[in-house]
Amino acid sequence: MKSVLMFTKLAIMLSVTMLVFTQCCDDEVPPPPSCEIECQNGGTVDTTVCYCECPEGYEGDSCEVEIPPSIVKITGIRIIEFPETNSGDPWDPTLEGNDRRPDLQVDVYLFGDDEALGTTLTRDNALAGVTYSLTINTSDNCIFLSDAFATFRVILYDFDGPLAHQRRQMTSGEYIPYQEGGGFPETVTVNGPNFVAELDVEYLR
Ligand SMILES: [Ca+2]
Repeated sequence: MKSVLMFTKLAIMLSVTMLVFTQCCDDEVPPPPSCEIECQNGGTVDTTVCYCECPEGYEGDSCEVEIPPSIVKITGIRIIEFPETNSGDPWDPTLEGNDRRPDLQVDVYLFGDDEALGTTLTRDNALAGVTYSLTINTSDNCIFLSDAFATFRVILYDFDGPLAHQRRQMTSGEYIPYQEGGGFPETVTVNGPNFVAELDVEYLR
């Protein structure tokens, strides 16, 4: 009976020792560094705190959420392609030589509105195949679009004077500043019939 008791005591002591030993060793082994986080949309991992640093316009644990802009700003307009002729005729048929070429001007409208949100200075006697950067005609050289989800029209004119009949629409294209999942491109292309324009854009939130 005594030996059984001794054996039991020994067994308990051994168990306690093993437990202490096991706990001791678990404590002594440092956990492996584990920052398994992956950041989307150009976010970068800060491994010291295992956190995604998100670029402007994105939020969420892995930068997976786009923040829609409240205002989009057009800061540049380039005409890449335009209709070289007016259905086969020169744009300015009463003039001579290079003056017959079109005199490019762009207006930007909220789709359906008659009043332009902004316009550009004119580029006289444009030559097809050349890219023209038009100067936006405001003191800060930009056009504000206050509804990023709306459709805007970019209309190209041949400008021969300030009166209505001295300005003819050459072509146009449509532009929606923000569409979910589309990101925030700094340059967007607007297409229309015989029309390719590039817009430089900034996003405000
Ligand atoms: Ca002309």
